[in-house]
Amino acid sequence: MARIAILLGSDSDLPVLEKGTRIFDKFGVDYEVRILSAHRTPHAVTEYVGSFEETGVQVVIAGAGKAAHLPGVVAAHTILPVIGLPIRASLEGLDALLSIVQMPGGIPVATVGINAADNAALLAMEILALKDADMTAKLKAYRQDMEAAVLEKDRKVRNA
Ligand code: RP5
Repeated sequence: MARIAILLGSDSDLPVLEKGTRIFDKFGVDYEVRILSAHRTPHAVTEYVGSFEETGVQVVIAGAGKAAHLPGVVAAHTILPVIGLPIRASLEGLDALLSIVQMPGGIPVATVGINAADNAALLAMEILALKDADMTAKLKAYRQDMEAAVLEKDRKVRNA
């Protein structure tokens, strides 16, 4: 069973997720994606989150647009870390960002930027890396690759 569960409010959110799943795929990290909505399928959300203790999920990414209540509702049903991914579906995504980030005290959601599925994936890996040396190595490799890519751009712009 995957240690990372990803919930999206709609299949129309799937294209945004690609930046994140590419990172998971590149590093061979298992994840499970479900399309479940806080508003349209509230009972299925509760049931799915309720299964995490049994299935061994350790980190949850929940992405939604508009009045994006899904991450908060997921967080209300679990003490696993929940990463909220605001999706730009209307109002430039500001509606989703504010709906996700402004949680009431006591029920935190770690919110990444609008459409920032790559950072959601990396943050999920960082949480798992606390107890997983292999994950730590993958994250260090990612940082090294990123540094090398930027330095190469710097070299090019300087015509060095
Ligand atoms: C949200 O409403 C979803 O997460 C999606 O971003 C937005 C629009 O959903 P659809 O009408 O495209 O299914 O709940």
